[in-house]
Amino acid sequence: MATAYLSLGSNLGDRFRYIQEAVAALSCRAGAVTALSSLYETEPWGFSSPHPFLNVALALETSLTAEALLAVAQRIECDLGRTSKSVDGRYADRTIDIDLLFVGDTVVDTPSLTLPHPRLHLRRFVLEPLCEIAPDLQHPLLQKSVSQLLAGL
Ligand code: PH2
Ligand code: MG
Ligand code: MG
Repeated sequence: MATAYLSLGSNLGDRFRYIQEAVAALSCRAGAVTALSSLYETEPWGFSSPHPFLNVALALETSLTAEALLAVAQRIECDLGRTSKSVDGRYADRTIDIDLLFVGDTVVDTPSLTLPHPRLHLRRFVLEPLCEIAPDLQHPLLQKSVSQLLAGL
């Protein structure tokens, strides 16, 4: 078993319902959700859109490998109406985005999966909710805790 930390975001349609349904589907298909942050309303980061996001972070206990967890997350995104990842290589509005931040102490860098998430330390919309549920979690490559990464933004 490993503890995985995920970031969820939605900026289209009934954002709260998409987040709720994604949390329920993850607990059903990936493992027990043991911590869930509050909801954060955030401005789109890295692209411009009139639609603000709802973001949360969660922890779950899983026996899946990181690759299998990614496949489950992508399947749930599809089921909840996520169409494309990006438009012309740029971020796009989405019903739901489920990103793996950490999966146990897995460090991996393949075309399909990089762990820890390569941009998590740059993103307030990830670090603020994550800091609420796991302030002392250590980033294995940057050698800093989540609360230190947030303070460094
Ligand atoms: N996700 C992105 C790009 N920009 N901005 C906010 N506020 N929240 C997100 O979840 C988000 C984003 C890429 O997945
Ligand atoms: Mg994302
Ligand atoms: Mg994503």
